[in-house]
Amino acid sequence: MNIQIAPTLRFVLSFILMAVLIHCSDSKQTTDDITGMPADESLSDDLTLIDPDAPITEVTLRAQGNTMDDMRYDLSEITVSAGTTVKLILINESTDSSMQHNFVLIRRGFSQEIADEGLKAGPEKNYVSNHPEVLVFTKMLKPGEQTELLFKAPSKAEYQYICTYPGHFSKMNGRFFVE
Ligand SMILES: [Cu+2]
Repeated sequence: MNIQIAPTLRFVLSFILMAVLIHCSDSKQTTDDITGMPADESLSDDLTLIDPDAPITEVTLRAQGNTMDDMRYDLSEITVSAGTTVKLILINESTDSSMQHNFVLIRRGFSQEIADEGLKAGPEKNYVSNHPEVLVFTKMLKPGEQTELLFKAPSKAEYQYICTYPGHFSKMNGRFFVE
């Protein structure tokens, strides 16, 4: 009697176990699908979240000049492809100690506002405020320094880049296209 129940019991138990396993793998799949989609959407604005498989667009931008009159970026326009990771190399080629420069990518139409707020944010914040239309930015470079910034190309549109060192943005700005 006992000998006959045991195999039956084992069969029932293994059947239950199998059902539980199938259910778990099903619900895991569903959870991944559910959490994956909204996560991608809600994080789409954070350009620092880089897809490691995305192709890289490399851009070298040089800040040049030694006076408030002749300071400039060597590029007035930058174009990158949507879906790529932008590797921006910023080189400060100025030599005068007052010529500190950064690269701040912003939505169009907010340069004055963002420059004004940057001034208030001060040097310890690299003259960059936490304005919602600031997309990504480098630290402030002293003459002779260079830095590298990796970010996900934002969605197709025209953006703007500026230097937020006090008094620089009106001369130091450019158009940034994502196509
Ligand atoms: Cu500058």
